[in-house]
Parts: sequence; C-alpha cells; structure tokens
Amino acid sequence: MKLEQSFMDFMLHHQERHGRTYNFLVLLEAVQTAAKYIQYFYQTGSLKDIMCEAGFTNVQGESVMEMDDIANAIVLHYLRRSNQVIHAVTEEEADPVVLNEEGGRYFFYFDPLDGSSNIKHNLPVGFMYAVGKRNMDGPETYRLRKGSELRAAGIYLIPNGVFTLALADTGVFRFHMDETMTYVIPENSERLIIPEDRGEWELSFNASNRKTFSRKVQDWIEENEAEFNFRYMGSLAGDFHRLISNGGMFMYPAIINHPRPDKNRPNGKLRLLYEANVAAFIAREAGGAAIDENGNDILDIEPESPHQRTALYVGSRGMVENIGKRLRSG
Ligand code: AHM
Ligand code: MG
Repeated sequence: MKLEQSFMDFMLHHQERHGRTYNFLVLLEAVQTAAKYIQYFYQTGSLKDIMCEAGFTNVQGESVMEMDDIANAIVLHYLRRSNQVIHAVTEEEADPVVLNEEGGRYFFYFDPLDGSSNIKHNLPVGFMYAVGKRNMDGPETYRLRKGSELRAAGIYLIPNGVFTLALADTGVFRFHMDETMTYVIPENSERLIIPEDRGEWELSFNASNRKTFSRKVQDWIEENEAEFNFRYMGSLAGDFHRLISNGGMFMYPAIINHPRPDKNRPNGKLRLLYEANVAAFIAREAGGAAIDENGNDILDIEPESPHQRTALYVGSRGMVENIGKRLRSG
C-alpha cells in the first residue's frame, strides 16, 4: 500500500528540522481549510448560480464577483479562528482587517480569487497569499512588510487542486489535491527551480495592451518575441504557474500610451502586497527574479499603502535581467 506524504506532515517535519514553532502550522492549516472551501464553492458554483457579478464594486472600483466575496469571507473566517494573524490585507477590503492584535504573530496579505474574469467560465483562478511575521524582539511597528521580509507565499490554483508554496530561504514545493481533498506531495518531487534554458520559454502578457507600453518595452518585445511561445490566460496565478515549470516571463508593464489617457496605468495594474509580491517571492525561492518598471527588485519596494500597484516582470532570472537592463537604460 502506498501512502502519500500530506502537506501538513511535510510542514511538521520542516518546522521541526529548523527548530521553529508550531504557530506557523496552525496558520497554514487554517489557510488550507479556507482553500478547500473555496475549491468546493468554485467547483459547484455554476449549479448554485454564484459565478456572477455581486452587484457592487470594491475599494479599487472594480466589479466584484459573488465568488470573490464568498472566497474573501471564507479566508477571513478561518484566519480569525486560527488566532495567529494580527491583521490581514485583502484585495476586497479598503483597510487591513484587524484579527488578533494581542496574540497574533503574523501579517497576512491575500487576493482570495485572482483572475476574476475567468470565474464565469469556470477557468483557473488563484487564491494567492503572502505571510510576514511580527517583530518578536522589539516593539511592533504595524508597518506593511516589504517582500524581502516575507516568510512564505503561496498560490492555490483553483479548481485545479494544485498548491505551490515558497518558504523563506528554503525553496518552492508543489502539492496536489488527492481524492480525499488532502494536499499531498508526490513521491520524489524536488524543489521547483524556474528553468533558465530557452527551450520552452513562454512570454505572458495582455497583447491588446502592447501599443500602450513604453517605447523601451515595445522595442524589447519586437526584438525578442520570436524566441518565445505566447501564453496568456488572464490570471496571474495560472500564467505564473506555467512559467515556474517552463521558464520565461510574465509581465504586466506600465500603460502609458493609451489612446484614452484616462485608461493609462503608469503604476501598472497588479497590486504589490498580494499579487506582485507573491509571484516575486515564489520566483526568488525558485531561482528566478521579479522587477518593476524601473528595473528594481519587486521585493525591495517599501509598501506605502495596502492596495498600491506596481508594474511586474517576473520569471527566469536571465530573461528578467535582460529586460531589466533595457528598463534601466537612459
Ligand atoms: P483581479 O485581481 O481583479 O482578478 O485582477 C488581477 C488580474 C491578474 O490575475 C491578471 O494577470 C490580470 O489581472 C489580467 O488583467 P487584464 O485583463 O488587463 O489582462
Ligand atoms: Mg487579483
């Protein structure tokens, strides 16, 4: 009889090997329970008629889907019950949600269902999150953590049942949901490393925005595109998931040349704390890299507000460094 190693068993041994507390396990157990409920609602959502718009907009003025709202409520519920989280920043709420200021150890940043345009088609979306830790030695500042200070980041790909977790200074691991809805790690699976070999490199961006990018980025695309396969499913979680295995780059550049100036996004579209940082942290632990429109490391950006945006270029280190040189050039 073959018994797989469960995610919690993997984590328990990881914590013990590194002499760490079990608090982090309690947090991840809550996160995993939330992910399973999101998975369940998503898979059965069409039958429940919940894969539609909720009828209101979020703090960023974007139309909220009913599933976004459900997933957000599920995650906040289990985070609160865990007692481990001081406050959580979610895409769906204007301010950080205070959960356990007294006893919590972690800060949690999440997008409950990234890739909302995929929802009504039942296509892949992601529950993306990052975990920071409170200052255990000195006074707590309650500031938002920058990416380089994160302890973990993960993406649950829904409804595919694949979970990618990056642990600080440890690596990236992938778990798959089995028949009992338990996340397990396949035997002999190793740390994930984003390939540097150009063989299957992919380039992922919204091609309809192409002419709105800076001249530097447009020129770079023209000079380099023949080397890539284009792939874009409109969900960072899904597009980045492919890159971790195939290599290449996902990008959401600044939009500065839109024919309708009100549609320009000089700071890009993606949110730093719960989208860009999640991908950037996973990329770093998998040997890759992530930069912003100025060619600076995403993980070095000091956050100023919960929902701040950034342009993002993330993937194989060589590729990201290549476009980085161009972005930094005069
Ligand atoms: P969301 O959080 O509202 O779902 O938006 C974030 C998503 C990313 O997952 C995806 O990469 C991007 O926005 C798609 O944007 P666009 O439709 O402009 O291509
Ligand atoms: Mg999102």
